[in-house]
Amino acid sequence: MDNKDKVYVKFKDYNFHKALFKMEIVKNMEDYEIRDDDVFIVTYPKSGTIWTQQILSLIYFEDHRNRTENIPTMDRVPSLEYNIHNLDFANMPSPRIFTSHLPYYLVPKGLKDKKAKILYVYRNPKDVLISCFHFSNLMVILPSSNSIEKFMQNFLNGNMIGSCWFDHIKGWYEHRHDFNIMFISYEDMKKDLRSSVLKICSFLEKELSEEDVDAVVRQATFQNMKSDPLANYKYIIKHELGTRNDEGSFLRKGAVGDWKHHLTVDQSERFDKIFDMNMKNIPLKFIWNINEE
Ligand code: PPS
Repeated sequence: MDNKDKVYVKFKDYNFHKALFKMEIVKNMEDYEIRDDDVFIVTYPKSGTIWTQQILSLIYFEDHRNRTENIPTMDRVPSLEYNIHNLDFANMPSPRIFTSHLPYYLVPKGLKDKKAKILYVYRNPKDVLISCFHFSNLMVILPSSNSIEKFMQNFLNGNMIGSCWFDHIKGWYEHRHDFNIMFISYEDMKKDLRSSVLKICSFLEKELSEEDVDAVVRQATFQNMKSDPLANYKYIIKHELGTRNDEGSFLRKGAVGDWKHHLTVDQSERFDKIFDMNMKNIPLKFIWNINEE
């Protein structure tokens, strides 16, 4: 990325979005007061964040599940570091549910009490790369690019908002014993959403009736989220953040293995080499294609 295109600002070696970054929030982040029943969704961008926001919001808020209250998911499950709607986090009723893209070393220290729960959602990084590429071309506040090759170089070198994918997942995985954390993959959620919802409920110690689980699963499918303006952030991305065209949407394809339609064999092999080198000591399971088991 050329300097003129740089849309991020580096703070403690992590790239924040320049336009959304607020120093007063981030510089005090480590001392931010955590409640025992807080829940955090942690992701590298484009790994299933709004999907998991929707799932947790449906699990925790009956009004959401039963569609009796129309609150955008982002306001029920706000971003910790990018408080776009200036919500009063300190006075939010418990349990508070946040989402965050932060690396392990920048999150509030109180999370190390291991009471508040963290759900870390990860996705195979080739699909993350392609999702980032399309999103970057859609959003006015991100740099557009017509070169997957250049975009891939920036992704692999961590010249991105969110910094390096490898550092993010490795950092969280290697420090997992410091936190009350569960790892779940986008691809497992895609393969069996109901089982994934039950697994998440079990980690969160939330018991839902069969009917309620059905309601969560139904409203968290790709098609239902895509057509629900509160779940797909339609207003926020178009009118608050700004898009380059009217067709694009936050929920683009929601597929496993879309990278195959974009990366050449050579690009994919180069990616694999760097992945293997970086991830050799990380036993998390990665699914690259939908038919894989
Ligand atoms: S962000 O900007 O970091 O918050 O983006 P994030 O929400 O992490 O990732 C966006 C991708 O998640 C896909 N998505 C889903 N996939 C399957 N099912 C459901 N319900 C769903 N909801 C969101 C979304 O389509 C983006 O992936 P791509 O590959 O671009 O379609």
